[in-house]
Amino acid sequence: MSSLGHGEDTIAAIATSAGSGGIGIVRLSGSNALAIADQMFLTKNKKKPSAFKNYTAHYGWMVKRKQKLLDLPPQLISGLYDSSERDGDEYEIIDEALLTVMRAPRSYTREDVVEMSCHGGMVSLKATLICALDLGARLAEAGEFTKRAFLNGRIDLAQAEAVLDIIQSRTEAFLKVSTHQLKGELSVELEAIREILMRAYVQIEAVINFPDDDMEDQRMEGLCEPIQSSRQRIDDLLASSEHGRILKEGIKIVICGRSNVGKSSLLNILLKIPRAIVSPVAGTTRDTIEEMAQIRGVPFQLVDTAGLLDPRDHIEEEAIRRSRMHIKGADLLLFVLDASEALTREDEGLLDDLKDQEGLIILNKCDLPMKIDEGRIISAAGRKKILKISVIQKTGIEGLETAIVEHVWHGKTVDPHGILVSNLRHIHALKDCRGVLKRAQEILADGLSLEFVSEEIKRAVNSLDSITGRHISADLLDQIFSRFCVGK
Ligand SMILES: Nc1nc2c(ncn2[C@@H]2O[C@H](COP(=O)(O)OP(=O)(O)OP(=O)(O)O)[C@@H](O)[C@H]2O)c(=O)[nH]1
Ligand SMILES: [Mg+2]
Repeated sequence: MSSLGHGEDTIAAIATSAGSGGIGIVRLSGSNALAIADQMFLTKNKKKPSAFKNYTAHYGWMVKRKQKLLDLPPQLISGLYDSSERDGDEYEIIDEALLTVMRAPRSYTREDVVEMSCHGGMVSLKATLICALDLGARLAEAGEFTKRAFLNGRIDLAQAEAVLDIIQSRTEAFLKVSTHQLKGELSVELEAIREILMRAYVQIEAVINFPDDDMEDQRMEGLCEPIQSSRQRIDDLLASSEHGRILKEGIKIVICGRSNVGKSSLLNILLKIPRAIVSPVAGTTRDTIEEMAQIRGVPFQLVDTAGLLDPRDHIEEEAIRRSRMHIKGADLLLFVLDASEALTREDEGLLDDLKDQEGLIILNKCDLPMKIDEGRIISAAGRKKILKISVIQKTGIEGLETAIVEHVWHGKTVDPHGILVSNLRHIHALKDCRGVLKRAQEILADGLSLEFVSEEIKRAVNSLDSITGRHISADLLDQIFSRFCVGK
């Protein structure tokens, strides 16, 4: 891993997101972090950050030596400082700040880290950052603080990737999954599987190098068990990945049906905001409307479509084409019918068209007298569940939400507190590992040379190591961290 080392430079970046905020943080990490902070932070008692106790926060001022200020190109300085605010003659004040010191190795990166919490305006944060760069820090690359935490052995790669997932979490459930991964629960499981495989590897090498005919059967049996148990544990991890991916990315629900049945009304009630225009005029929704929503902690992409009626003009033709495209790509359809009217020819046609797709049949407007032929719907529904609701009276909506979530989890209960693999890179590596172990089992069963088995086990271990980062190329590492933001 040392070959991936990053050198000794001290890096700096604005760690909070761009734009105005109550507080903004400029972060420094590296062997010169404290020396740089000494030159840009003033306290009333003149105590320097390098003399602060670890994990203490201090009130003071971010400042810039005037001498240095004169050295900077004028276009960089213009508008950054209020020259009326001065501390004696020596410094130009940039901002009021709270500075925190976290010395190596007890810091995020395991290097000396200084965090300067300023007022969250981009001008003052930029000025503070420029000051640090002027004093010798280098602007951090995307994800470089976390990369250093990984390279310095504080976290493994799976944990580093969990940091990104936490930042990008769209739901509480996925946040839970990511925090478990950051705590190292996936890594612990992977290490446990690795240990079993390494023991098997050592055993195989012993059999190859010190053959013992009397013990052969026993020793071979001893080899099959660890390979089988690792494969089972990898299968369990992969079984969780479908749920992990759903929690991470959400699933696509498309609301469809003919005009005026209440599709947009249903979208609005599921979103809990009046997003789409609702009206008694058929053909109100002409373009598809897409919104992200959370139902019981699960993320969904909800799509409201234009009613699938015979088009009256080019715009409706295009609207229907788009509706059909979304319907084709849906993970789950909500097929809406108006229960207060008899089934129309369009309803029947749609029921038939959509019979092979995953979905729920929603009988809306159940507050009005029922005119729809329920028997006909039951026979046409196939595997689709039928639910009765009234969007106007808000009845049946909870039941619909339950049915949606149950459908997503296929009746299984998902525990976001457990290990759920959600990262595509991890899923691919686990699939590789499973494939390699399967081959190892086949070689054993066919009685081929144990050297082949030993090779496969090494490959399986490498796949696991690519997840935790024990075994990974510098290029791939750069690729992973480039997805982070600067300052993380
Ligand atoms: N009585 C009753 N009326 C409803 C209900 N849900 C929707 N409506 C009414 O039905 C009409 C059509 O509703 P929309 O939500 O615009 O229907 P839509 O399917 O999106 O229609 P298009 O966009 O034209 O395809 C509106 O007047 C709604 O107020 C319901 O549960 N009960
Ligand atoms: Mg509509």
